[in-house]
Amino acid sequence: MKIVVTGGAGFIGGNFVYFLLKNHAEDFIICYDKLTYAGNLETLSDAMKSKNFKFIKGDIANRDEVYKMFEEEKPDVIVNFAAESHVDRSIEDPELFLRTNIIGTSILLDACKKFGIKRFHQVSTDEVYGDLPLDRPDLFFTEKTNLHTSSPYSASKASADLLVQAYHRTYKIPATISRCSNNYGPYHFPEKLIPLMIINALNNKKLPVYGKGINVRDWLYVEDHCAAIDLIIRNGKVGEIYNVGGHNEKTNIEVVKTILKILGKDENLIEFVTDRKGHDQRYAIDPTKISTELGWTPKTKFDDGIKKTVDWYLQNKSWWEKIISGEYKNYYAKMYDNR
Ligand code: NAD
Ligand code: TDX
Repeated sequence: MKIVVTGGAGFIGGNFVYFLLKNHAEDFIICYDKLTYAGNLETLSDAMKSKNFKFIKGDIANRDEVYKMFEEEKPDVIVNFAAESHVDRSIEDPELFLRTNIIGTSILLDACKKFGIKRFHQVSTDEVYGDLPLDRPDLFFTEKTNLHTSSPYSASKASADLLVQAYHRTYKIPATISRCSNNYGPYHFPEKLIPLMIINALNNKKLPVYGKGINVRDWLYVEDHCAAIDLIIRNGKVGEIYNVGGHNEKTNIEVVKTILKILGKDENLIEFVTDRKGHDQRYAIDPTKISTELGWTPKTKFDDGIKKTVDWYLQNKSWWEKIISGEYKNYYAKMYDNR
């Protein structure tokens, strides 16, 4: 199969490219990516050496570029990771999120309609379900939970999901959707909680925890997410949504303290800062459907995954040092100075 991975120069897409190259030597993989601030060709440097891999620079929200790629490559499968993915940036400036996450998805779907496709898979998020209260640990998101978004980011992802469902029903596009909880692991961009805390701790900088640090996220090691998507594109039922998560709920402060402990750093590095606007309290996925229908279970326990992740950042300083010494410096100053 010829599989186009949009957003494959980002965190999860990059890990997915490696997952496919490792597990499916019979497939040919194309990464189609605009290389925004979050896209990094260095993430793909080993993939570039494979005869089963090719990189195309392109924007999912540019119709001409997308159609040209379809005409020339004739893909069998599209896995759409390409997105603006950071909630804090969406709060500062929503418009780009609408362009990439909604218009971009609709253009990919139009291309599938025009040129044909065996499978279109949309990588979505648990954030489309909104949040759960902290005092109701018995509640979980299922695929039947209503969409109820909080941030411009999650609203744009929910809109894209609705378009995917509409194109499936109206034009019979063979589409699937996965909604995953928070990922962590190698190649995670430094603006997100786990890599930001690892890097700040290594540099003996303050660790900015929003509010009281009591918000809960359901953490999944990125390779387990990749395995779930791989199962869905091969065995999942067209028209279906699959929730992906590993029952691994942690408060943010627990995660931060775990990182400090692994690195042998003092907890006085923690600094509580002004909360995120509209901050979702708790995410928690019920993965029963993908477990029972497709036999998926997560393999990496949080205690092991977080140690592997810290180790990866220790071993790959040049990957993140280049990022934090560039444009990221201005972002950091804007978001955290005087917060
Ligand atoms: P990321 O920000 O690390 O990477 C996004 C990639 O998309 C980058 O390589 C970027 O260059 C590319 N991109 C952005 N706009 C583009 C455009 N217009 N055209 C082509 N490429 C473009 O994101 P991530 O954390 O790897 O997330 C990937 C997907 O998974 C997103 O759709 C996100 O909503 C979803 N998701 C993420 C998580 C998580 O915890 N990170 C959890 C659930 C779902
Ligand atoms: O500096 C910080 N301090 C802090 O306390 C940052 C960056 C985050 N936080 C908190 C906010 C959240 O409660 O940590 C938690 C995790 O934050 P993020 O890493 O920004 O992730 P989140 O907002 O949960 O969204 C992530 O998971 C779902 C991804 O970025 C999304 O793309 C995905 O859909």
